[in-house]
Parts: sequence; C-alpha cells; structure tokens
Amino acid sequence: MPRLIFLGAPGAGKGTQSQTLAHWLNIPHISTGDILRQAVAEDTHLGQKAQAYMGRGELVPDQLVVEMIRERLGQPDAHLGWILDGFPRNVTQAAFLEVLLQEINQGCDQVINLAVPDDVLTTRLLGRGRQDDTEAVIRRRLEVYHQQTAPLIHFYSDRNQLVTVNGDQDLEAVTQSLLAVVTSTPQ
Ligand code: B4P
Repeated sequence: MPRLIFLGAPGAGKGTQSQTLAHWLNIPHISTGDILRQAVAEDTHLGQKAQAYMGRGELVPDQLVVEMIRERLGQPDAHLGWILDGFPRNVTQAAFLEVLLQEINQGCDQVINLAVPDDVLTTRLLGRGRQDDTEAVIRRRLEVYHQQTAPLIHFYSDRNQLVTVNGDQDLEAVTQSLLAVVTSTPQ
C-alpha cells in the first residue's frame, strides 16, 4: 500500500485530490488542515491555540502539528498506507517526519507536488469561500507557501522522491494524471 505526501500551494487541490485517491486506494487520508479545523470546531485546547494562526493565514506552530501527526500515524489504520495532505509544510516538519518514519519503520513512497499558478489559486480559493478564504488571508497564505513550503520541492527532489503533476487542469484530468503516477510506481 502506498505512502504518499501531497505538496502544493493553498488551493492547489491537495484536499480535493488526496481524498479521491485515498478512497480509490483504500488508505487513510490524513489532512492536517481538516484535523485542525475539527479541533477549532470542537473548541479543544489544540483548536483554541490553532484558531488565530489559521485565521491570519499563518502556519500553526510546528510543535502542535508534529504531535498531531505522531499520534495520527500511530493509529492502526495508518500502518499499511496513507496520504498526508498538508503535512509537512516546512523544512522543520519534513525533518521531523523523516525521523518519525524511521522510528516507526515506515518509508514514504512518493511526494507529489501539485503545481498550479498563483492567479488560478486565488480564483479557486475566492470561489470556495471558507472562513480563511478572504483576499487578504489568501495573499498571506500564498506568501507563507512561497517562503516556507516551496523549499520542500528541493528538499524532496534532492532525495529523488518528488513527482510534479500539473494541477491546472479540470478535476478529472488531475485525478487521471495522479492515478497514472501512483499506479506506475511499484509499492
Ligand atoms: P489546508 O486545509 O491544508 O488548506 P489549503 O492548502 O488551503 O487547501 P487545498 O490545497 O487542500 O485546496 P483544496 O483541494 O481544498 O490548510 C489550511 C490552514 O491550516 C493553513 O493555512 C494553516 O494555518 C493550517 N495548517 C494546515 N496544515 C498545517 C501544517 N502542517 N503546519 C502548520 N499549519 C498547518 O482546493 C481549493 C478549492 O479549489 C476548492 O474549492 C476546490 O473545489 C477547487 N479545486 C481544486 N482542484 C481544482 C481543479 N482542478 N479545478 C478547479 N477547481 C479546483
């Protein structure tokens, strides 16, 4: 069963596509954004801490997110495969994940970068209209992406794990491109 990481800017379609792929491959879809939004909705201790960062379009502090991932990857349904959507988001988180995967004797098969131009991202996010999809917050999220998350493209290409897929196609075409990549890799 594959273990996949989805990289991409906000609105690149990580959530949309990784949900489809996880269903197709019958593996858990682990979205840090979804876990954090649920924590906010349930007003947990984590949610109370995360809310302000998310509302400003900033990354939630690493120590909160890495503990969330450690706990989630330790659950029984994650032993055979997973898709990580929205994690890692910076080099610190990527380094943590490498150590964690060694500790739990797992590897990552592929890192998929969904590439979409910034102007398309903004249009998509404004159309979605989630609480953090206002113009000012989207601008900040894109800045944070370019400063903190985009360096992961080099991090993973240096490790020969990166595959880039054109995310600027209609939903079905992106899914087909992803399936072609995932099913062509021996697991
Ligand atoms: P996320 O939940 O990860 O959200 P995202 O990056 O904005 O969206 P995604 O790329 O998944 O877009 P989607 O498929 O939904 O993060 C939210 C916040 O949580 C962050 O800003 C941060 O504060 C916090 N956070 C999360 N992970 C963290 C971490 N590891 N560390 C610290 N903080 C963290 O698509 C968007 C829209 O585009 C949808 O409306 C969709 O329908 C549309 N769309 C998708 N593909 C399309 C296509 N091919 N054509 C047309 N429309 C398309």
